[in-house]
Amino acid sequence: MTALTDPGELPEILRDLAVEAAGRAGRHALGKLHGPLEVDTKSSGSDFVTQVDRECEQLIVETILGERPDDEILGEEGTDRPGGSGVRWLIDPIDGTTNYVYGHPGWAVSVAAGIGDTIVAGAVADPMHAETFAAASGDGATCNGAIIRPTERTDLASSVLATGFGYEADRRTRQGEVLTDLLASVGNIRRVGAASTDLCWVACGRVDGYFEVGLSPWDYAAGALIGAEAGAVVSGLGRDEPSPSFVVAAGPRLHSALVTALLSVDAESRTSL
Ligand code: LIP
Repeated sequence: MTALTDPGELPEILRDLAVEAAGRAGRHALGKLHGPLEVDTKSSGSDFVTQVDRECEQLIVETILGERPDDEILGEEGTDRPGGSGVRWLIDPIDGTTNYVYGHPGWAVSVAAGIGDTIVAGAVADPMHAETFAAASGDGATCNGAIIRPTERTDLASSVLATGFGYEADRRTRQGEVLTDLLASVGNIRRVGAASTDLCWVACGRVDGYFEVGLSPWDYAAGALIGAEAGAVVSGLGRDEPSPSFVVAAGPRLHSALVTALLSVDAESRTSL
């Protein structure tokens, strides 16, 4: 007889399954990195997708359904599977596909699980750095099993911030204008190329903060939980929750100053579609 799962244990069980699924897909993607890639485009000429993205999504779906056949799954590359368990998975099989296509580090496999609308578990596997970030709600965040924490930086003027740009040229132009207006107020900028990696790097203190507009939920779902569980503040801009409208993440002593600076340059309305 299968022991009944204590509902309190479910986030940790989902986290461990997310780690297994992300790790399996990450190993597959790494193995195919230097092989022939079939590169297509989606929303614009710079929005790449490869056969490996699709293969990784299939591996993740197989891994999840092998353990939890009644879960709902939504994936960037087309998976949209209903379920009856109340658990819903959000998958980005290769976040930062441009990095993957060009052989740059920073691409990652992002797998998040929610109970209802609340994300309770997530894993982000970054095979080129041999790092797996993971979190379950209420159980903290780790990188390769070690507890991670954001920086305690307080001054925006010396902060290192990550950000990203969309695939639509007009929006990218406006994002660049907002960034230009911010640059004198911050210490430095990094454009890693994958939201899930950016959020995990806030969580472990590799950057002090991150902001971006126009993401899809599968880009940020796992990384946002990992950041929050590590002790960072992850929000929208003037909203408590991150959303495709805006994602802001920073250490607890920097977040408010970053939000104030973004609001002062009207970052959200200037970069909305
Ligand atoms: C990417 C995001 C990144 C953003 C890129 C792209 P994708 O997702 O993770 O933050 O700046 O433009 O949207 O498309 O590689 O899964």
